[in-house]
Amino acid sequence: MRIIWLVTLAALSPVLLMSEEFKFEPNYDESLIPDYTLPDVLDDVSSAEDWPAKRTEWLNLIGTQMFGVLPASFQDVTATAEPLSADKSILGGKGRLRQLTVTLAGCELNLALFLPSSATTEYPAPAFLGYNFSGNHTVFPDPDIVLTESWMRRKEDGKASADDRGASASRWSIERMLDNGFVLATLYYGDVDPDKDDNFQNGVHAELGQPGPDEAASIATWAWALSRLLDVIESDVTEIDSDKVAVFGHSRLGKTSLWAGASDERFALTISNNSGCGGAALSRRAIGETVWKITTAFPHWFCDNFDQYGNNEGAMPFDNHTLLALIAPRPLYIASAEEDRWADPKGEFLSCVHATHVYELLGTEGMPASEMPGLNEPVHGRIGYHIRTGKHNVTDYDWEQYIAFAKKHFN
Ligand code: GTR
Repeated sequence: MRIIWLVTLAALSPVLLMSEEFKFEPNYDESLIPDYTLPDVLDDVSSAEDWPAKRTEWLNLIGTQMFGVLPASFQDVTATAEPLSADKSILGGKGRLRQLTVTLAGCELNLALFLPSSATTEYPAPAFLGYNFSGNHTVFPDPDIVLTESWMRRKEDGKASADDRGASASRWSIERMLDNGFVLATLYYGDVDPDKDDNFQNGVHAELGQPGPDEAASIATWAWALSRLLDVIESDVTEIDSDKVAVFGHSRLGKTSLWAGASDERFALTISNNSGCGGAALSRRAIGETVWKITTAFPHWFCDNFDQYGNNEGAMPFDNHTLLALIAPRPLYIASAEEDRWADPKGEFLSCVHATHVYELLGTEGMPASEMPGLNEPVHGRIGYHIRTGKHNVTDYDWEQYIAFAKKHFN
């Protein structure tokens, strides 16, 4: 009898699991948040001198337990760049567009640079470096922007289409960047690693191999490639001041920018827009998207070790405030959107509050707010934060803040 029961249960378990997924109902009720205690980001550290050792510990924990650490195959891989097109004047001479082909681990990445006319080798400009979701041609409506040949998500045939030129322009505020003397360096993230659960057969993994359970999954791979692009900027783009490169990302790419900023201290400033679960939001709150939900829906983003914390966030030896603290004392901006409840705006804000302890230990101010600011009332300390009206998106309002924040810290 017992055996029959066990066999039936085993046969039904995939169905039960599926129905669990089917039934997932996000919690948005603050009163239903489980009791939790956050790991103390400072732990036993009482002086700034002791922070670097603690920082290394957190970096390893978050690496081995969430994003995955870089396997040996990644270690000595370098990127090389070739011009893809001659500089072209854009926006009535406000700037110029340059395209580079960057070769990395057998992949060709198209890097688009939008340079303000003021940027020269003698007077190099600060820059924002960030991935786009749908190809460089969607960022700016110029007919000469090369269409990526990489697999394109949300396209039935998987191909980039010229019909989409400029389709995401509203997310980039390029003219505002150029007017303020900033460069935008952007590329399609799928050029590095296609965003699908393909068992790591494509993108750079085709050459570098599949990750083990504690090794770099897609987010860590995208973050690593941002560092290789910074190498290229340092060596090949003399019009960019490589000491003033802000790494930027939205949503899953905002999780990526956080890990890039945490792992590579050459990034002078980090911006994470609406990054939510696995990004700025505290995992233990389990509001909106949860660890179980994200590791089930996007298994390739995180290393396999992260799965054990699904519906078990209390067992995480860190929480996402420790991820933010890795960026200290460098400037960090976290942004939320009112209607983006899936990303838990309050959890994103609270991470900044808790990361502030490290900024203060290191003699900087952290975030100058301990209560959630009102809508569209940004606070710009060493940590910047705002919650704007509207949905999960990147808007001109967001860029207005990022540019002001970067100007404040880069001057
Ligand atoms: C959602 C995912 C979020 C966020 C978002 C995005 O489906 O649940 O974690 O990353 O995608 O990247 O747009």
